[in-house]
Amino acid sequence: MAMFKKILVANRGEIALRVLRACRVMGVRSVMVHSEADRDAIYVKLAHESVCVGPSQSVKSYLNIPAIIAAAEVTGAEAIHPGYGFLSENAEFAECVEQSGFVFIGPRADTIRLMGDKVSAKREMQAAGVPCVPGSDGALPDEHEEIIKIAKKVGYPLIIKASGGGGGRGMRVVEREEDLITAVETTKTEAGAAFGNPTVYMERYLQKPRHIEIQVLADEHGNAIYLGERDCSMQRRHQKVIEEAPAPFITPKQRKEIGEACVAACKRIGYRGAGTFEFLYENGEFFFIEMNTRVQVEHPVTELISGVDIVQEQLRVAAGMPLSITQKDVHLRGHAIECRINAEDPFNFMPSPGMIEHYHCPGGPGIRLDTHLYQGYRIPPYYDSLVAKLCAYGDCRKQATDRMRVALREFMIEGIKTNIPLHLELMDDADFLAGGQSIHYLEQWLAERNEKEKNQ
Ligand code: MV4
Repeated sequence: MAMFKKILVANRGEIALRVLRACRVMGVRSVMVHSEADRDAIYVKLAHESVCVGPSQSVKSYLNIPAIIAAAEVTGAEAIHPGYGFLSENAEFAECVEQSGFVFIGPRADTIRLMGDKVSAKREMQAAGVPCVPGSDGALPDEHEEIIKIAKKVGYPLIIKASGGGGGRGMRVVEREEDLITAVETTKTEAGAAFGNPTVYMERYLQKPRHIEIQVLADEHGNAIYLGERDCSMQRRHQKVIEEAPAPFITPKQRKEIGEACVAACKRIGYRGAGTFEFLYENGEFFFIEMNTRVQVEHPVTELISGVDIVQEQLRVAAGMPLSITQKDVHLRGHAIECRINAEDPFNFMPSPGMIEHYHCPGGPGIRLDTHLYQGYRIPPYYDSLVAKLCAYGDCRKQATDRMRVALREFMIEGIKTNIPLHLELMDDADFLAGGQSIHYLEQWLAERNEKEKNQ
C-alpha cells in the first residue's frame, strides 16, 4: 500500500507531460515510452527514463502492446498510466498489463469491458438508479415485428445505437416507421464490421440536449466521490472544442442528486480510479448515455474548481491507497473554462502540423496552460491535432471568460495554424457568453458564419 517508485507513461503530448508532473510532485520516477516521431518531445527529456517503442504510426508504437509491456519489464516500472485515447480503454491491454505483473492505472479489465459494451453499461446504470434515456430494454431482437412494436412504445424520432460503439460511432437517427427496419439492419451490419459486434439498441432521440458529464473517483476501500459536472456541449463532429465547470444553470440540488446516483453506480460495479458518467441534459432532466473509464482531456476544469489533483488520485488508488479526500472535503468554487487549442485551420479544420517558429504562452491570475509545445518544436503529422489546453478560472463565469479572452490574445503560436481565432470569436459570442447552449450550437454557428463569409 505504498506509492509506486516508478511508473511507465504509455501516451504522448500534453497528457504525457501532465502525468509526468503528477509523478514529480509525488516523488515517483517516470519512464516515458515514445515513437520515433516524438524523440525530441519535452516530456521525453523531462522523464527519468525513456524507451522508443516503435515507428511514428500509432499502431506500431503507442498501440503496440508487446513493445510497451517489454519497456515496462526492462525499466522495472511497477505500473502503467495509459492517459486518454490510445490503449486507455482497451480491456485486453489492461488485462495484459496485470497478467504481466504490472498495475494498470485505471479500473479492472472487466469494468472496462462492462462499460465498453453500451447495452451492459446501461443495464448496470439502470439497476443503480442512474436515470437513462428511455428506450429498448437492452439489445433489439431480430424479428422486425418486435422491433416495430418497441419503436411504437419509444416514439419517434428515435436513435439506433451500436452496443460496441460510443463517442458518436455507430448510430442512426430514425424519424419515421417506414425507415426503421433499414436503419436497424444497416447499423447492425456496420457495427458488426466496425466493432465485431452487431448488437444494437434503441433510444428516444433527444433533439436539443446539452452534454453534461460527472467526474468521479473511487478507491479499493469502498470510497467513491463525485467532483461535480462539466458542460461539454460546445463540440463539432463529436470533437469537443470548449468545456467548462460547473455547467451553467445546474442547481446544487441537481448536482447532489446526479452525483450521488453516479457514486451509487461506482459502488455497485466496484469501480476503481477516475471515471466520467456522460449524460444528455434536456428540460431539466439527466439521461445517462455512456461511461468513460479513463482520465479525460477536460479534467483540468474540474481540478480548477475542486482543488483536487485527479491524476495524483489515480496514482494513489492504483497503488492501493485510499482517496486523499472524502465527499465532505469536496467544495466546488468558482468557474473554469477550457479551450482546446488544435493545430488546424480555425474554420475549415484541416490539420496544420509543422514547426513552431515563434512561441509565447499566456499567464496571469487564473490561467492554467497544459501543453508540451515550445519554440522550435515540430508538431508531427501522425497524431491528434490537440496541442494545448488553455484554461481560465474565475470567481464567476464572466471572470473566467474575460480572463480567457485576454489569455487567447497573448497566446502566440507561429509557423502553423491554430484554432485560437475560432476561440477568440466564441469568447465574444453573445449566445456562448449567455451559457447553456445545446450540442448543436457550434455546428449551427459555424454554418451561419460560413454563409456570411460567402455573401461578403
Ligand atoms: C444521443 C443523442 C440524442 N438522443 N442519444 C453522440 C455520441 C454518443 N456519446 C451519444 N451521442 C448522442 N446520443 C439520444 N438518445 C445525441 C447524441 C449526440 C451527441 C451527444 C453528445 C455530444 C455530442 C453529440 C453530437 C451529436 C449527437
